[in-house]
Amino acid sequence: MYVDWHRQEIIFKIIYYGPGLGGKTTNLEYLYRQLDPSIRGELITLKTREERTLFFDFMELDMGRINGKKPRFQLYTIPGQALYQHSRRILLRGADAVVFVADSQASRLADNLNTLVDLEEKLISLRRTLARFPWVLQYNKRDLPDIVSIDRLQQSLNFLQVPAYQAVASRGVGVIETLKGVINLLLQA
Ligand SMILES: Nc1nc2c(ncn2[C@@H]2O[C@H](COP(=O)(O)OP(=O)(O)OP(=O)(O)O)[C@@H](O)[C@H]2O)c(=O)[nH]1
Ligand SMILES: [Mg+2]
Repeated sequence: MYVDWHRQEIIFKIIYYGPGLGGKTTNLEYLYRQLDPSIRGELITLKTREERTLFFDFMELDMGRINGKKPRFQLYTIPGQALYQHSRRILLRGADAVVFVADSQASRLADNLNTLVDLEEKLISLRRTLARFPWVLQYNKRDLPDIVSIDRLQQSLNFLQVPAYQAVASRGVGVIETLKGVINLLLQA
């Protein structure tokens, strides 16, 4: 969190984290299309030729007022591909909350878990930890045939019992709910 006294703004940084191809960029693209331009800024995306996130995607959101100050939410996605370790750590620095976008497909169960471990390692290197950090889970791609049950996903990923949302980000299902969930958690914290 960062307070800009001059502009009377409180700035929060929310990171969409998760395995490669899980749907992080798709969440931001949907929000960009769906939200009124008066409350959101431009969507900045940096992609490889294969449509994979290269460094990050970024969009800002303005909402109401809290104690006279305007909260501004900066949404970032991280690049999920293994080789971008360093970028992920940089992006996590100063993060106020995380949305962990898990891929519901059975073939991605191990990738989800490994990426959650990767997130925890990076948080620890920044002297934080998932147990005392505002984060929510999104079980994405619920439309695909070979998916794991919500119970099984909860057992393998949600050991800290954080709020969890089902989604089909490519159709916008669950995207706004997830964002509301993480903002609520952030404002409680
Ligand atoms: N069927 C289905 N496809 C989805 C869903 N969400 C995203 N996708 C697709 O999955 C692919 C990867 O989505 P991205 O949003 O680029 O994934 P990412 O997590 O940003 O991936 P990286 O940038 O590499 O970390 C795209 O082809 C999306 O259209 C979903 O809910 N259902
Ligand atoms: Mg991406």
